[in-house]
Amino acid sequence: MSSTQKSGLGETSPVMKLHWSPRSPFVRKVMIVLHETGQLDLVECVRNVVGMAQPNEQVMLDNPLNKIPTLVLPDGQALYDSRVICEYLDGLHSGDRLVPRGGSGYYQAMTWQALGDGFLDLLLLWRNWATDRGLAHDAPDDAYMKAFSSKTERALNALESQAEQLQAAALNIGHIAIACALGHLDFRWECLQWRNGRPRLAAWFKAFNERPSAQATLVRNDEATAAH
Ligand SMILES: N[C@@H](CCC(=O)N[C@@H](CS)C(=O)NCC(=O)O)C(=O)O
Repeated sequence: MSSTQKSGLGETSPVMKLHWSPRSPFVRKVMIVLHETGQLDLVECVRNVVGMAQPNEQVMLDNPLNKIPTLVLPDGQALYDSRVICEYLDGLHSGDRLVPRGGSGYYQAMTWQALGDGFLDLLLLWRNWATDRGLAHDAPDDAYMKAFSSKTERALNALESQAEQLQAAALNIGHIAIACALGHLDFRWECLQWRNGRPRLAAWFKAFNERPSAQATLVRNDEATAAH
């Protein structure tokens, strides 16, 4: 890829670097935003392997927390986390906003985003906790495992009860975060059978998944050995 690209705003802008992985649901949020806003050309994706117990020096040069996504601007400034990056990218295009500007729409979108992101944080912690201890996901005698399971059920039930609102609202960053969390469940947590008893959420997610931006960014494994 060349070092300069058209920004979509009629100017030529240097490419930004995205610390990226095809497995990361948080990176996927950023990729969906880039697809939905027609700005894929602005970003060069650099594969970086990270894990909670596997610090990556290249990533940590730009983000001391070792997290992806991290976006490096042409002048070297690093942006993280996914919320900041998505909002930044949403400010660079002239189409419909994914982060609503103010009002109740803004707070609804941000709360959905917090639910989707928090749900993902929980799922990543749960998997690390279980893997480190060699526990099955439903280990009955571990307080953390029980709590992870209970919070997951509650999060899914909360989403099921809001499925009609999700359906009615214009596409926003909250939808994207929630879809990335559900996509991660399908990728890593098939055992949970989350669709059972949640037909409205399943229908909403099915429709979301038909978007070209969702299809183009489905999480997938590659040859790297690490969590993400
Ligand atoms: N709040 C962060 C979470 C990002 C995150 O947890 N990313 C994972 C990959 S999906 C990661 O980088 N893990 C490595 C680590 O925790 O050291 C965001 O929204 O970007």
